[in-house]
Amino acid sequence: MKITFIRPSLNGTPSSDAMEPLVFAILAGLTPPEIELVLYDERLEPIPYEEPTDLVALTVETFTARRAYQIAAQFRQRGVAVVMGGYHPTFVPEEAQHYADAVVIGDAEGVWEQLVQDAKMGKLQPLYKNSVLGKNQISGHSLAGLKFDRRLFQGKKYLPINLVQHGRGCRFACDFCSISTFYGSQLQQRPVQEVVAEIESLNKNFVFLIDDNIFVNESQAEQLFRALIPLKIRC
Ligand code: B12
Repeated sequence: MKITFIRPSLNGTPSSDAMEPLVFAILAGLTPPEIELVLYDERLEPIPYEEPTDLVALTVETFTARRAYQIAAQFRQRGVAVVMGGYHPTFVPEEAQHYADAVVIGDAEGVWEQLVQDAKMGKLQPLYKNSVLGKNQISGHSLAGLKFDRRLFQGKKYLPINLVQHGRGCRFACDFCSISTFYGSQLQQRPVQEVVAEIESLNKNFVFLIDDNIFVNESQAEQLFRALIPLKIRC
């Protein structure tokens, strides 16, 4: 089985400042090794619609939704099933369902594994919902053991910046922020040692810590920053 990951651009045109779409390192890490994976990032390269594939998985933000729906239509016309996940499908799953065979609500962990299994058996479900969503997890190490497989990014002309996620969500519930709508008031974090080990394994010295609110758990933020000092990297 082959799965094609796609990161749409804003309007089908390339850009020179694309950063690695971290979600695909997560999905690759969750996918059984016998499944072939390819990534096309429309900000860097055209999408080969004719290339054979069994399933297309798109990550969709609100600002790429229109383009994602156009891409999905191209594949579905060719009989290829399309899955969508990310912020926009999570917020408006009924809308995304008009354009996709399956929609994932919330984070991929715990859901993607089942979806791949279903797709393999030809039994893709229309909706997958992450059960962690809404459980009001405040901090703790709920993201312990998270694996990132960045091999799909090799050879692509991304900016030489490593996106590293230490935590997701925020304990505040500001009504203007899509993070609180996505994660509720949950804050999930990874153990500091795991983040440090990941950064050490990366071959670049410039790191973008992409947490939604990195200071929200002050004591853990301090631990993280102190642990990063010996690495002599730029964040
Ligand atoms: C880093 C970042 C950027 C970087 C670019 C990153 C990149 N790779 O290109 C920069 C700083 C350039 C940027 C710019 C912008 N960003 Co930004 N960004 C982020 C940030 C902080 C992290 C993104 C990330 O890598 N997350 C980590 C990954 C793992 O999380 P994820 O993609 O959400 O994936 C998880 C789930 O959503 C789900 N999932 C996602 N896709 C899929 C697909 C499938 C198939 C499945 C199963 C699951 C799944 O599973 C994952 C976890 O397991 C997010 C906030 C956030 N917490 O994500 C905002 C965020 C995505 N950005 C946002 C916005 C609005 C923008 C801008 C439009 C801001 C502006 N006004 O200019 C621009 C657009 C730039 C552009 N033209 O592309 C919003 C999007 C809201 C929305 N409704 O879509 C967010 C959520 C921030 C916010 N507070 O609202 N951004």
